[in-house]
Amino acid sequence: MTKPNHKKFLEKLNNAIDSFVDNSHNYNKTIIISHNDADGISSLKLIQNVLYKLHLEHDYFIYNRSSSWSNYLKGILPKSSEKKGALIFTDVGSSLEELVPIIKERKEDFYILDHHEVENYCEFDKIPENLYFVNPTIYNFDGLDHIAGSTLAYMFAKSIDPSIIKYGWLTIIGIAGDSLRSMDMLKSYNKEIYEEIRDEEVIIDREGLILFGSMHETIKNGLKYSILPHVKNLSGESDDKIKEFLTQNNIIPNKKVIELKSSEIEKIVSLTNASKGHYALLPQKQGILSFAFEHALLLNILSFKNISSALSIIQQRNITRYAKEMYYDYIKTLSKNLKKISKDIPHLETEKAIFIDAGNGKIPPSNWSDTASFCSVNNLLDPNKMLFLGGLEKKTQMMKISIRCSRQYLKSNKGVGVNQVISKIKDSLGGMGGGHKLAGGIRLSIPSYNQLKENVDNFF
Ligand SMILES: [Mn+2]
Repeated sequence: MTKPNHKKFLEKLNNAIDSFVDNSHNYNKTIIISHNDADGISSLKLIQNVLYKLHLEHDYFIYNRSSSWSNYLKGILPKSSEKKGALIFTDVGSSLEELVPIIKERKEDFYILDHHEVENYCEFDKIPENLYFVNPTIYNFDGLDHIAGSTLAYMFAKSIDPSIIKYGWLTIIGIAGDSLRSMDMLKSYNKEIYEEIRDEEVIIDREGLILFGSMHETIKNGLKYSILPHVKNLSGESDDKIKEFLTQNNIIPNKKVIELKSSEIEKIVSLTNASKGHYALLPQKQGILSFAFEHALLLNILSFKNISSALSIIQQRNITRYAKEMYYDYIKTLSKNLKKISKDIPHLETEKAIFIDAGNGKIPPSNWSDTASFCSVNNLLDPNKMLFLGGLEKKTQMMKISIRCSRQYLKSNKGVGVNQVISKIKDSLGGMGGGHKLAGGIRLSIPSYNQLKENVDNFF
């Protein structure tokens, strides 16, 4: 992989910051548009905070990428284009193909701060003058490990007003939600900013046993409901089985995960696939919300079900009963599904792919996507093959398939990932869908799905 170009990236970022600072006194209306996930919501909050500091009035919108930009923006942009306006897009993708033609016709300034891969970037030499486009992936940064959406939003906001550092905990929620790794695995700007915020004591960094999803729990429930890692032979299993494992090893089942002694941690690490690592605590929050990963996961869960409750919980110290129920439903089901995948559900393996038919009640359709994702990040199946997980969707009578690959897969396949395979499938079998390198999905007719299953290796 080509080396990241810090200089060029920072030049672009600073240019956007300078323009914003120079023109902000002219902006009488600012609009923020962000993504409906933990990273998007924390990016939004960071930008909102800097706008408050600048006394700039603003509106915000959450985009879930289910409609085209032109349809979406029709409902947001004022009829007559105003020179004194600014729009800031954070973490909502870099669909220049759709956005540039719209932006060209407008008089407002547009700031796009994004860390998703850009399709066909080189075709866009002509970025309009009113567009400040900042995307580190163009300069060979990895949008997951190196820089989260919230890291980019933080860098933008903090350069404008250094006191934004005290909202750094928002950044950490975004990083935890997007990177799906322990904090010692962070790289580049994610790492740099993490350390800066930690040194300022806005968050607390700790080392311990990593059982993400259940770091706030007792070790018994931690092992049972951990989703990252999925602990083999323990996660998703019965209380009795887990208690037996713990008492055999002289560990009190009701001891909190974060209170385990290092000898106890070593013991668990040596006997399972769990490992030690760093995690972040948010000192101004309580209970489950004081754990950055769990807080982020909760926002991700709520974003899909009830976006207004996600937006309100990020402001609160304590979790609501409603959100807590959602959270527990989610991790209980997910840990069980992951166990089923690794033990009970048959797979069909070809040279390059693995098919799992999750239909007929094996896994509820609303869980297919997340089960596939966590199956892949946990490397539950052969990480050198692409995963196709799904089944018949009753309402459409189509096969709905979630497609995933691991980072390891991308490395050994020259970065050709899920989105490119989906494009090939659509070209020859039809269907609807899309995605990015690691994750995507497609709906296919039953005959097309059967053809795909028979000839899948030809699509790579
Ligand atoms: Mn993101």
